[in-house]
Amino acid sequence: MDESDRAATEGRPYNYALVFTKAIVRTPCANFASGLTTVDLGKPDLEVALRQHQAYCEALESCGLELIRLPADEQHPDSTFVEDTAVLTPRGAVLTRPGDASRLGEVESIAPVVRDYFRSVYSIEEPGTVDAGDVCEAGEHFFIGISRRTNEHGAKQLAGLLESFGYTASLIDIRGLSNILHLKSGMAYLPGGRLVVTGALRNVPEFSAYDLICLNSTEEYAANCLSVNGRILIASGFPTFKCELESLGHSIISLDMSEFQKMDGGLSCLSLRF
Ligand code: CIR
Repeated sequence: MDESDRAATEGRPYNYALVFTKAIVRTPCANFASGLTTVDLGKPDLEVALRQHQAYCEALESCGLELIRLPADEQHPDSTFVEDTAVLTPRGAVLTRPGDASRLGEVESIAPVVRDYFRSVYSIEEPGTVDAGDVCEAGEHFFIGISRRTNEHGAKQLAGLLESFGYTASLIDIRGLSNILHLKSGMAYLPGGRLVVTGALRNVPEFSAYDLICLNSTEEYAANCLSVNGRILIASGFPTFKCELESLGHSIISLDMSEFQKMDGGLSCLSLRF
């Protein structure tokens, strides 16, 4: 990585919040409903998904982000979930190698966009696989899930790259948890050193130094929330969690995510923020 990238960001408190100026997003494609899913919530309605995506984009813009909007990619039904294709940090970018073969081609189309904005761009190499939905940035530290999509090879390669950028990383094995696809399906980092977690992740030893908000069992989908420039985007329909965040003084933007939830996606999946 470029030393000036590191110098610009070193020495911050471990639990700082990144300030984002841009986000990459991609419109859901016409065959969005043919994507991968493990949940049984019915087929998504494309028109509704497009409206929800637009509302999501407007929410990011209201947080001060300039959007880099990519056109729908009909070859890749899951391509609206851009987050999985790259890990973007202020000190460098890593293009991933998604764990499901149907998504590998998404990286080729995101790569030139990432290269336009980052001087240092690395890649996860075979036999490693990483879906960046398994990667949770927590200030200077990264949690990397080993899941059905991210294998040990990929997680270790990514940890090594992040360490070469000057960050720390720990690996969290979630293969035993049947109800989450990615690590961030079950957790999120909030500025100030707090983690939002589902019940299954509350006793993870690596999380013991953090203040935890543990979701009740009826609100677990809300774990995938997104902190952006002082606001927190949450999925609508989870009142207990919303109240808890508000009581902590957070400013909330609630977004209807129903059609993305049907495809195993959440708020973080729909953008690459940097
Ligand atoms: C998939 O199964 O790959 C997509 N249907 C959902 C990906 C969600 N991405 C994410 O959590 N980062």
